[in-house]
Order: sequence, then C-alpha cells, then structure tokens
Amino acid sequence: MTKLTLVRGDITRRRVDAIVNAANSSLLGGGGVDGAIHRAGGPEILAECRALRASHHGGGLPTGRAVATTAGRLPARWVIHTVGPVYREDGGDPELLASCYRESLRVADGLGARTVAFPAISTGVYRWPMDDAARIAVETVRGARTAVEEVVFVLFDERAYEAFARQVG
Ligand code: AR6
Repeated sequence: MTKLTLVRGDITRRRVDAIVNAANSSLLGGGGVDGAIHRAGGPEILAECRALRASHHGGGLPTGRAVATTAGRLPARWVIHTVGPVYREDGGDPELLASCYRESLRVADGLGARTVAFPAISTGVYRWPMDDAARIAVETVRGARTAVEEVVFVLFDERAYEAFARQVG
C-alpha cells in the first residue's frame, strides 16, 4: 500500500526522490508549477527536456504521458514531466487525467523512486475543477500498482488542500 500524505506549499522545495511537473506537450516550460520548477531547478532541466523532445517525442509529449529528467538544483533527484488534459466548456477526459498519475508512477518505478510528490495536475491554467481533480488523483494513486512507498500531494493553496483532504478522508 502506498502511503498518501498531503502538504501545503511549493513543490520545488520537497526533498523527495521525484517531483512531478504539470508540463505541456512542448516540454519547453511555461507558467504555474512548470515555470516554478524550471526557475528553481535551473537550465539543466530544460536542456534535458529539449534532448528528450528531439530524440523521442518530435511531436511533443502526448497528453497523459510522462518522462523523467534529472532535477538540476532542486533537492529532489528527478523531475517527472507529465501533460495534463485541458478542461473545456464541455468537460475534460478524466481517463487522461488519471493516466498522468498512473504513467508518472510507472516512470517513478522505472527510476527506482520510493517517494514522489505531485501537484494538483490540470487545476491551474488547464482549469480542471479542483474537487473532481482531487477525486481522480486520489482514486488513481490508491488503485495504482507501484513500488512507490509514499506519494505526497503538494497543494499550493488552502482550497486545493481542503479538496484533497476531503478525498483522502
Ligand atoms: N508548487 C505546487 N503547486 C503549484 C505551484 C508550486 N510551486 N505553482 C502552482 N501550483 P498549473 P496545469 C499549483 O497551471 O493546470 C503551465 O504553463 C496551481 O495552484 O501549474 O496542469 C504548463 O506549461 C494549480 O493548483 O498546471 C502548461 O502549459 C496546480 O499547481 C499548463 O500550465 C496546477 O496548475 C499546465 O496547466
């Protein structure tokens, strides 16, 4: 059983094996948590993202998939970059959001990571409603077959923290 922990704060400060980045398909950075990770981690992460993009994902990383880089100056050992789905007026595909969590844990297993920190993927720029995103995140991690021992959800504000706390119970 993977232990679930909730904390409020900035994911770039977490000393865990891997932190997950809510990236976009370009893997070239952006705003939100993606911007914070590249700013705090330094140029090494972006250089690796460019190399990954060039060698494996010429068309960009598809939504719901995940890849890993080292973590530059961050206290974590690796950054796992995943691309969440955009929530539109007619909704979003919950399976793609679940896939972000599952695939990130699969990549973490490949790295041998035992502790992994996730932000609330897709709940910022991509506008996924927080309660629904929290439900999908918690259900998916609880249902995952993984050797990861602890998943830490790092929630940036009180509203996100409360939504995840309601799901974890
Ligand atoms: N630590 C933890 N959580 C954070 C941090 C942080 N330092 N900063 C923001 N959050 P978002 P998305 C929260 O927009 O919705 C980027 O431009 C934030 O409050 O970062 O998946 C990418 O390049 C929110 O709850 O990611 C993509 O283009 C959550 O992280 C696009 O945004 C996710 O918000 C991805 O959008």
